[in-house]
Amino acid sequence: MRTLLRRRLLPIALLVGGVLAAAPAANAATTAITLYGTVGPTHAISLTTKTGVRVKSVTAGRAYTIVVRDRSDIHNFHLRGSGVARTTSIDAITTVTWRVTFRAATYTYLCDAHPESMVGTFVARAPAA
Ligand SMILES: [Cu+2]
Repeated sequence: MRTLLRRRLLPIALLVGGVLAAAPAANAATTAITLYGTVGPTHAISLTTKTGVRVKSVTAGRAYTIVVRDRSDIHNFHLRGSGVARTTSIDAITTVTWRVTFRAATYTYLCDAHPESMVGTFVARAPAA
């Protein structure tokens, strides 16, 4: 009886183990990627990865979490482009988190008080097939 039970349960345990082991890979494809938007306190604006690399492209259709650190009450962080229009206020010093999904397009982030000098762009590309 005991042997029979063990024989039946072992394949199930292996199956469950296999599913659990596969789960992190599935999550990696759906978990939002975090980017960092920073403006001020100097006359500077940027969108970077966690390691500080300036963002030049993102993947269209993926979820991104954008942590915006607006460190000045004379600048703001404004993100705009196809389907996206988010901004902090010029007056406020604040940190906010936005959940954004981009379409295949070019996006712009800028300070509305200094749109000529405090501006950056990046491209959202369709995922590689
Ligand atoms: Cu500004």
